[in-house]
Amino acid sequence: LRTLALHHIAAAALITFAGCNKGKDAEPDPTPSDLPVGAVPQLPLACPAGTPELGAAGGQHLDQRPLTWTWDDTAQLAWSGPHYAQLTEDLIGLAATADAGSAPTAFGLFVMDGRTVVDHTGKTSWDGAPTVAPADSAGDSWGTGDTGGAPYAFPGFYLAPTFHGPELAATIALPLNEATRPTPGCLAMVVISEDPAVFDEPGTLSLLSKRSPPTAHKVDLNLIVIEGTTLSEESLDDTVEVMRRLYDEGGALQLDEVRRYTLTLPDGAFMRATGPVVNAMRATLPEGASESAVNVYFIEDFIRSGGTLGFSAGVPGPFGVPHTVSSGVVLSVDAHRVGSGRLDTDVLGSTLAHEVGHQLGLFHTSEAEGQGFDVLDDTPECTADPFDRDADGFVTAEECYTRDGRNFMFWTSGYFRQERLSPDQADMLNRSATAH
Ligand SMILES: [Ca+2]
Ligand SMILES: [Ca+2]
Ligand SMILES: [Zn+2]
Repeated sequence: LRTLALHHIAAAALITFAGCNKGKDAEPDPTPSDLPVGAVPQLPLACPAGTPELGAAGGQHLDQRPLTWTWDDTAQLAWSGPHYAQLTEDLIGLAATADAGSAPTAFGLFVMDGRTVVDHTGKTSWDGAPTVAPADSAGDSWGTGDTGGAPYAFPGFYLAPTFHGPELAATIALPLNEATRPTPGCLAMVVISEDPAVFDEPGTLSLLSKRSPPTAHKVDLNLIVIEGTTLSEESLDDTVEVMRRLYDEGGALQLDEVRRYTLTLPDGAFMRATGPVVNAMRATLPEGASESAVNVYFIEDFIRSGGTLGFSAGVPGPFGVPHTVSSGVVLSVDAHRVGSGRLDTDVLGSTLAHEVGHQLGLFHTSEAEGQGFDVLDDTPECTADPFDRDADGFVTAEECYTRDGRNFMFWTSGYFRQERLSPDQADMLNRSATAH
């Protein structure tokens, strides 16, 4: 998410809770007699003999399998798995996406070569350290409408390094930093969802892998302009050139095939940031568009989201997985006009770089309150103490000018250009499974 204003709301949380609350209101609780019932699997998990290797040597590969669900009546959640894959020595980047349409999902267990990446059932973090739930949150569930990120039934959501939690088309992508490179061996996953809608809309587990890539790192973009959006060819050129320069100068991905499309939607070019209209748009690819490119939707403006420049669908968004309700980033053209009505393509290009960065796995270098940070060592942290100088609860780009305020993955825009990208950020983009 990137905003001009200070009333920041985490995009991922916003989307998750809106979807989840809606589902909860609309769906009656399932009755166990209607559904396959059983306890959610627990650690340890080991690949059965003969589990096939993931991916294809020398390049990218997308492996997709159906999700089938079982209801755990004690935990009050649906689960699918364990799903297994054998990871090879030459694996550079990996992204796993659990998509169940409009039902939020999460990886309940994600275990790589015996190493627990996330455990939302066993309550341990990446390092194996316990992530103990506050006692008073034990009975709470997802989607309470509290966008503060807690409490949840499953401690461990939204913790470093994955910051993973329930999402539409929830994705875990590795590596996130030097310490989180995929390691060869057994990958075991259990997908969970609290939304019983998964029994009607079972979904897909997508595993995008990149093995021994060529030395050049490239990414493809589909630029999809919604009919009714005022955006000239020339402005779009300028915008893409800004992003190309920022990634180039930062030593990150080259933009390879950048294709343009227009898409006509029944509701036009204005939409809310969450809900069925934006979800349907992101699940739609124009005819002939590449299914492995990053999709960027340009709309005229968001409704009821003043100051929102754009947002990605989750951090990361579904890597290289088309046709999910989260398969793309959305940018408001109108939010990038200056007082005279002129489109500021410098800022639009920087927002494009920012949102595609999220979709490929980069987090904000510092979050709004100056208390959350990415897991990269070489991006400075702008801590509330001492940088929130006016003590309004937010660290602005201006307050963080000498830290990471000039990085284009800072949480909000500033009154100056944000053009920086660190070597670690560039390295993560280059390793991204979406890059080829
Ligand atoms: Ca950092
Ligand atoms: Ca402040
Ligand atoms: Zn953002």
